[in-house]
Amino acid sequence: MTRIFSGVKPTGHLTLGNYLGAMRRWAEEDQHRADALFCVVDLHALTVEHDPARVRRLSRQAATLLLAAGLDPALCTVFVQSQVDEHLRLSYLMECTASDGEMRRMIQYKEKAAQEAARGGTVRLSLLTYPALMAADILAYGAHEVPVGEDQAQHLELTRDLAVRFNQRYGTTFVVPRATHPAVAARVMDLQDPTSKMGKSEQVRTSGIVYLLDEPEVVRKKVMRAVTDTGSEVAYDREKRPGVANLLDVLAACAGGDPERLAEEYDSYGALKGDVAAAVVETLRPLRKRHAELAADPSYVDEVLRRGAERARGLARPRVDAAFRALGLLG
Ligand code: AQP
Repeated sequence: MTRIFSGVKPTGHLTLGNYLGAMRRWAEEDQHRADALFCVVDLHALTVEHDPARVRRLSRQAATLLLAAGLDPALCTVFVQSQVDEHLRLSYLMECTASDGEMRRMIQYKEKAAQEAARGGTVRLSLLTYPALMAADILAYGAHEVPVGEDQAQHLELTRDLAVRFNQRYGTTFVVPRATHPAVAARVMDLQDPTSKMGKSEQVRTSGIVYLLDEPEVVRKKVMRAVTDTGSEVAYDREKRPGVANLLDVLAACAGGDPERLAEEYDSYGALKGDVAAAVVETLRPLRKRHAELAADPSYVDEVLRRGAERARGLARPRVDAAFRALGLLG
């Protein structure tokens, strides 16, 4: 049976980008067709400046939102990365497989290291080595597919390279996984800066980011104030009109249809924004309602995570042990 692994980092409140680019597909498709594991990858949240209490709170919130988005513990495995030791055990082996150069080539490393330096902060070594941990997350489970947004494509390529290299050098141990991306909204852009990804770790300028738990009125305001492009004609052109293209992508993802065709239905930016706002509010409504119910019952979420971690441990352990032996460790 196909096995799927994917995750979210508790580096901030989850966004519409996380939902449309990843979580919705996990709930609507992936958990029904495969043995799927979904993880709150909390160790990844420590690669940048962090507040321990906030990471703890966001991890719980992310797990609750995964369930609110429709992940069903009867169909899939939901767990928290730090509760399964195999991720860290295998991560070191991946660091011993990867080269310094290939880690430094990662775009996310370059961007985040530059941001951190601009803030006058220090760049943590784990920011550089984080793709090795991500490779371990995936390879420990023998996952065949990794459903992610487009921003993760480069890390997935690296994971594939590491799996192939390890298998060639030390004997076949890992499945070589492949990334899958959604047909639309694989990269939802910031509403105030449509050339940047809508990202959850941004803490300063949040007016272009729709958070899953934003009140409907806040969502409406953010969409209505979205930056569009000079000119007034509604046309789908990602290069020349990234703001409008982003709105059309979001509309297509929330209400159905093809972004280019949808463009033909509008003759003003105002009308388009009104429909996008309504579609996003409707898409998020059931998720917000379910989140409120689940947040009122934390012991249920704890139990789901406990069982999830138990199952994940059982699946990962034999493969990680085999990797230890293959590398020459007594294990
Ligand atoms: N804007 C996006 N559009 C489409 N997909 C997205 N994803 C994230 N943002 C978008 C997808 O959501 C899944 C979980 O993401 P993540 O938690 O690994 O990373 P992140 O949300 O991108 O958060 P970061 O890296 O902490 O910080 P920022 O937000 O600053 O980049 C993934 O499948 C991802 O592709």
